[in-house]
Amino acid sequence: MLSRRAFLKHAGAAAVATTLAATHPAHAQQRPNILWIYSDDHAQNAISAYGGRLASAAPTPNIDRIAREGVLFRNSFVTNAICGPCRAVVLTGLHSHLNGFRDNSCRFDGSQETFPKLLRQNGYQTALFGKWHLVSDPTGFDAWAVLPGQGDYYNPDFITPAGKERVEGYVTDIITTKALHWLQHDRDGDKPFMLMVQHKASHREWLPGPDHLSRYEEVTFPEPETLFDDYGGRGTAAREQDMTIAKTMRLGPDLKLWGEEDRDTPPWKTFFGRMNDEQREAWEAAYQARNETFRTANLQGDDLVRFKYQCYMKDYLRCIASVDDNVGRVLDYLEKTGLDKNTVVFYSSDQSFYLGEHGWFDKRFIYEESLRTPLVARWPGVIPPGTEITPMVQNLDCAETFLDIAGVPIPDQMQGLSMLPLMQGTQPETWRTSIYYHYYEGEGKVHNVYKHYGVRTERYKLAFFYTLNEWEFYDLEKDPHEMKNAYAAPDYADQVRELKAELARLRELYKVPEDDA
Ligand code: SGN
Ligand code: CA
Repeated sequence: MLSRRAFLKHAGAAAVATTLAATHPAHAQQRPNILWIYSDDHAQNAISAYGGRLASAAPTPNIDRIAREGVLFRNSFVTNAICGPCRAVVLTGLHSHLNGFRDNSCRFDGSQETFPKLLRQNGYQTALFGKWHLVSDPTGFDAWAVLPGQGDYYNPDFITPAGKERVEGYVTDIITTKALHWLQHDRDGDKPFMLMVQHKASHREWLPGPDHLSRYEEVTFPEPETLFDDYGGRGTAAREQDMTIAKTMRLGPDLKLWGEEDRDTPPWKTFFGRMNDEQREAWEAAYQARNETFRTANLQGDDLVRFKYQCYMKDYLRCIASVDDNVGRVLDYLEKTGLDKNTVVFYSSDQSFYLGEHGWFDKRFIYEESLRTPLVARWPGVIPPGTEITPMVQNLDCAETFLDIAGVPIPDQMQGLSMLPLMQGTQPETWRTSIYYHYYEGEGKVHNVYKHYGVRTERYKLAFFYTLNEWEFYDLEKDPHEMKNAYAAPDYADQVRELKAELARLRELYKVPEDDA
């Protein structure tokens, strides 16, 4: 009898082969290409296909096109909501404690097994362009060019196997151009490809590109219900974080509200230092009005928070507008060349982001806005258009899904599940009913979010802030914004006990060391 893993793999690959043969005879023998478009800190709430309060004011037509022609994962989550760790999970299919990249101060061990290496060993050509953020050089790629660390929005440097290069232009456009250039000129047409296009946007400090500097200038974005959360219903971690729009968000570097007197200061110089004269003039012209309004308004208290929120949303969504345009460029190229027919296109982000919910920006917490991440995919002839998937998936599942799509055996040690059967519209008889989460970066580090781990089921969430020895429990159906910690509520005693048992089971299943707490 087949193991569950083997069964899933077998079922997925066999069904794809049948569907492909039926719908695309010309491609029946050729394994599908895989194109992974990955952005940074792109909130699910900032993708119109997911709905939400920003959908009509700031639509994302090209990302939506992937979802419309393919699949949208409604319940897609991460394992550890911070950049480097998420990227390491995607590559390895292992939780942070096993891939060794627990927080952003780590260095990725590039000698370990990753899905790009396995695809490459099995006849795929592999390439990576854009943000990497794993410190060590990429391994497992035939071609790569990555931003050093976080990279720059304007005229960025890239590290390549041949050394460092500076490229003039806006980072989101450049990353796409590099990827399209590789597809057009450097790809070996006899092999299937796996291409990772990884954007810096929409990471802080949210510098919009020249095409969208004035976009949304006249728009007033709806505020989240929880913008003025006072954390009264929760614990120490929510109260002591350092990621509020009110206190943490800086007027200058974050919101571009610079006074004339700031121009000689190092932050201002660093911020604009990479721009050429033309870029700088366009920038100053676009931001002049915002600066003047701010200087004369003398805002205080909640009014100041509201103004900061609007500025934040404008810049953040302008960065997203460029990402969306560039997704469109890639889709158009695939269609023009006919590659679309045999290419599975994914769009995702390393994790989601707070867009003012709970008064916050940034991520890190197990709470919904950062636990979730966008995930949509298109595969003509295989994924039925307009498919929506509600079972819980995690970034932990990516590696196995890609291997499954390629028909490459999945190593036993990988900890996710192939999403391929779900993508084809069948739900395996057994699918996970809970997910494990563990955030390690911790207190004292940027944004001061205390370490915690926890479990989420379809309806409930239990989190343990272990350095505080504080538990939190939420009924997501009754309290979707997670405003009131119900850990001690007698009505939930049974559910808390069950979730504690489930958490212990998951920690054992995923081989979490006992002292990882
Ligand atoms: C920088 C940002 C933080 C952000 C971390 C991690 N500050 O330190 O706001 O949380 O990166 O982000 S900034 O002033 O430099 O923008 S991550 O996406 O790389 O994990
Ligand atoms: Ca990120």
